[in-house]
Amino acid sequence: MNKKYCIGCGVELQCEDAFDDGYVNPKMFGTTVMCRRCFRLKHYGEYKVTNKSNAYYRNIIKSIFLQDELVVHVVDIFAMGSMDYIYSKLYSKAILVISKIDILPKSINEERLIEYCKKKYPKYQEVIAISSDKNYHLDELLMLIMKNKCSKEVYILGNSNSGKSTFINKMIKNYTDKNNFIVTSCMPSTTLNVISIKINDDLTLLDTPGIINDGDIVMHLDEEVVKEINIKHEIKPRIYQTKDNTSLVLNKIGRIDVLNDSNLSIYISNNIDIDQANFNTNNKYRDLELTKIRVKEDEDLVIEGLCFIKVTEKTEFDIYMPEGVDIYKREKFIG
Ligand SMILES: Nc1nc2c(ncn2[C@@H]2O[C@H](COP(=O)(O)OP(=O)(O)OP(=O)(O)O)[C@@H](O)[C@H]2O)c(=O)[nH]1
Ligand SMILES: [Mg+2]
Repeated sequence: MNKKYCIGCGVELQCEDAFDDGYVNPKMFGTTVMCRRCFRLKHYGEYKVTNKSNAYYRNIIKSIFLQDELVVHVVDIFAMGSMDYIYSKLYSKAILVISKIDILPKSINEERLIEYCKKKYPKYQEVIAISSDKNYHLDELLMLIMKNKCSKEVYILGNSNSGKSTFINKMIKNYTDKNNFIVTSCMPSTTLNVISIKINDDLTLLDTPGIINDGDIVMHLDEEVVKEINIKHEIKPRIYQTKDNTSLVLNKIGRIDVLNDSNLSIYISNNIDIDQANFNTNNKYRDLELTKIRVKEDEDLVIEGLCFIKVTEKTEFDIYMPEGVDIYKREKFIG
């Protein structure tokens, strides 16, 4: 039988094992172009966990680096802490694409963000912020790709959920007359294999499966909550003036105890309910993993994949989140 590959996720189609990736009903094998997992995700929003491991994804990435082609590294503005694996492996030409810029409040200075990245990650030839949803800077990114590419083939790399496939779909829509799109979702591991998309005679974009970051909060929450934290609209930062040990309880997620009087702004999905609670009487989520962290006014506190927090003075936090979520501070890039 000839090999066939799913147009939604790139995996090889098979009709032997319904529990394995790429499964299609044997009766449909001749006619279908999409595996059952992608079909259900696309049409009913039903998500099925894949049995692929991070070692599998990393092997794909390593083989791509051997090609010496231009790499477009797509990084979610809310999960920048986990870009180091790919960055450390970069020796070919590369463009850093900060995706989903539409979710940041307009007040945030994009140029400052770009300058911050250029300084911190000097291996990239170019740095650009885009929004595939809003069609923002896609023409500019195409120009950078055409200027820097080594051959017709350009690889789109990044962590899972960083927005690689959504970006390629926008390129298909904007620059081709095709109407077959890659399947996208806010759940991890949507794309499972390399997918080749010809944009024109001079350019083929290669979508790749994203690396899983175990420290990203999406790996630790139920599907229903992941859908809530997935940011679709411009964030309205929530501002708190905390006094005498305030607790901020993030519904269905965890809690943030602020141990000294402070002013803070939380950049988080507008869908998450935050209750200001009494530190001494409310013990909700105190059974989760505790991280103690002290943040200065020139730093941001980041809970990977969930939010970042700006403080105007030195602030001490006790943060309770599911075990394994990355919580860290970084140099402030927002004024
Ligand atoms: N707000 C906003 N959301 C976006 C944008 N681009 C992608 N997303 C969302 O980000 C989530 C992940 O997008 P995908 O394109 O599936 O991500 P991916 O990098 O291909 O993920 P994998 O296939 O798992 O590696 C989806 O919920 C998208 O709707 C954007 O420009 N703005
Ligand atoms: Mg994808």
